[in-house]
Amino acid sequence: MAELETNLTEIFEEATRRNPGELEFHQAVHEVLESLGPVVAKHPEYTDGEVVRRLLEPERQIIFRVPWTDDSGRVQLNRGFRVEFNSALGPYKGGLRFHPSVYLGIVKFLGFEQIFKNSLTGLPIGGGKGGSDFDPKGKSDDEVMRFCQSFMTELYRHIGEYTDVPAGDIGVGGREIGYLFGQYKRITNRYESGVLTGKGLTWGGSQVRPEATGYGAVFFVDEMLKTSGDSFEGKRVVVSGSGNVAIYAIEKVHQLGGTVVACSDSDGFVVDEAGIDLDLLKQIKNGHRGRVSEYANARGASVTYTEGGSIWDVKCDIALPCATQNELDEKAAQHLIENGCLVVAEGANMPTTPEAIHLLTAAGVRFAPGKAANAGGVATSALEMQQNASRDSWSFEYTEQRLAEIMRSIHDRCLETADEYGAPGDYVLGANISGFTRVADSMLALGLI
Ligand code: NDP
Ligand code: 2IT
Repeated sequence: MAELETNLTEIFEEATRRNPGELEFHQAVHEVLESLGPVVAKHPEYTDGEVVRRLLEPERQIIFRVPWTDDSGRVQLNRGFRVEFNSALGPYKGGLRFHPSVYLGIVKFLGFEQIFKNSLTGLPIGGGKGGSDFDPKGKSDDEVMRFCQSFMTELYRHIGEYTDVPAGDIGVGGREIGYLFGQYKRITNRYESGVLTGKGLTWGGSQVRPEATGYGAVFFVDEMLKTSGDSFEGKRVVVSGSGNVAIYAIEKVHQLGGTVVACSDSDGFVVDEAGIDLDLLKQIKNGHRGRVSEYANARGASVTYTEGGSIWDVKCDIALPCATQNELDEKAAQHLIENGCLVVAEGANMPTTPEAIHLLTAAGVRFAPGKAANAGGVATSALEMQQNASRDSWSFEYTEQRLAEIMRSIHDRCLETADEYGAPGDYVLGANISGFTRVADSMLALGLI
């Protein structure tokens, strides 16, 4: 890991001591602190107000028991989390992740990232994240519903449209948000649409929210390409994952004239030189929650499926990691560089390891961090909250245009901040400093919170 300034080293060491074993949280904190040296040096008020130290401590952390019964009537038990990290800019906002790997360290890394991401959107949303070690894979709809109802039976007392507004993340999509919203409504006897985002279109959801993270990431890369007079036209793109973010990233790349030749799930990856057939992929993934191996079987001999292995071995101009944290390591980065990759942009949260980021940037590969590139999802969630607050609903075209504008402004703000701090083209530094200053200034303005 890169060196930190002395004062920030002390703060980092204190954070690792206070949060033992939370490796992903340590990683996310270190990555932000690496950028903050110059801004803290320029603004003594941040040090005087202990803003960084305060930022690293969540405002509130909730851990709860989630009992539910499976289809055979047996009692099952999971652990639920909601980390309400920072509310200087607005109600806590961030998704829920249901995956067996979820523990406090994952929820805190995601919640911490969310503070800066949400700040970058320019919209009035604080940072939070939650989830459970529940594994939706292989569960029936009824089991997922009973789990969600039990989860919300505790969570409801902690959330609200002015307090904390959850949404989806890995393992939580429209189906889960529906069961969660239904239980919230039933317990509170309130049709409080703004309490959750990612809702269905017939019950308070926003157009473009399902597409927003993937579309937004591609809009962001399009802006990066434009800075050198380039575009997606004719580009060969690799997208990891095949979930919500990946599917809509693929869709937008194809609309802009690029070709996505590979995608994956946790079992393996497919390479389809003709370009991923998105209708087929959607049918398999959204239809019956199938695997990408089925995609290869359905497409026949022209498509290869590799079990395990690394999708980053596939040659591409643009790489979009859209699956999970630390999926793109040093070795993968080396392969991307050798294959002439021009841009890596994070659709997922923290998919690139710190070593891989340093390798890529040192080799001149343009790199967009998730807190900037994948902010379109939460930004469109904030647009959903606006629509709910005004009991209005906007058209697809208008909402997509708002999303594109937000991504352009995040992109430009990252570059302007990088220029201001003498690091032109450094999107990591630009995103971290720009996201940080808005939160830090608000924390100082609000007194000791
Ligand atoms: P989904 O659950 O819809 O899809 C996740 C995809 O990633 C699946 O293809 C899944 O494969 C794969 N995946 C998950 N965990 C692993 C793992 N441990 N190893 C390998 N592959 C894995 O989630 P999303 O698309 O919503 O989220 C993807 C990423 O994007 C996450 O990092 C999330 O935090 C981030 N993100 C999501 C936003 C959103 O709006 N949904 C917004 C911003 C960021 P399999 O099916 O085999 O598990
Ligand atoms: O990581 C993320 O930004 C999300 N999962 C979306 C959060 C949201 O509140 O829409």
